[in-house]
Amino acid sequence: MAVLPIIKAPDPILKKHCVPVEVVDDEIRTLMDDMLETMYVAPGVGLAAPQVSVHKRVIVVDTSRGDTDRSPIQMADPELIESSDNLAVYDEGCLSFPDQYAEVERPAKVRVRYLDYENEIQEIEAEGLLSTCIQHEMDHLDGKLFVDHISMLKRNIILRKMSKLKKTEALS
Ligand code: GNR
Ligand code: NI
Repeated sequence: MAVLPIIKAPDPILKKHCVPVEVVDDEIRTLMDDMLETMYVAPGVGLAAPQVSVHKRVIVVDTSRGDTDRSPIQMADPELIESSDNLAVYDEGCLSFPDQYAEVERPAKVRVRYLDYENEIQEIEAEGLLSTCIQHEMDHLDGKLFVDHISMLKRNIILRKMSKLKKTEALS
């Protein structure tokens, strides 16, 4: 297992679309394990492969937030098969945007089909933080970021802060 470096915005790596995995083999399982470890160390409640520079359709989530009873979900090729008409607002953050938060509105409930760690087809129905988190991670696979859901004004404020952060980091 390995902790991988997380790409911070702005970076073209985060804007690229990811390719389907098709089969969860040992290579994908290693990626899933490394992503989960990276997410726990960060710490975060989700992580998408492009955030660790891998352009494959793989995401991991764990919204339990407990050290004792972890409930990791590792997904390859997640597909949205149903989403509720009613929406929910969540104050979202992203490991690629440290210390930046914004309210994002998304479908409250989703049903998602994916390939699990054993390469079996699974379906999950999610609501609350888990629903938000899965949708946030699936967006990453298409180069979409949480700031793409908010007003241009709020987006520009956050993007400017991130650019400044990168410049000061480059100097040190
Ligand atoms: O750790 C994370 N927290 C979070 C909080 C609210 C909504 C979404 C998230 S996902 C984020 C981790 C991350 O950047 N995943 O891509
Ligand atoms: Ni994110």
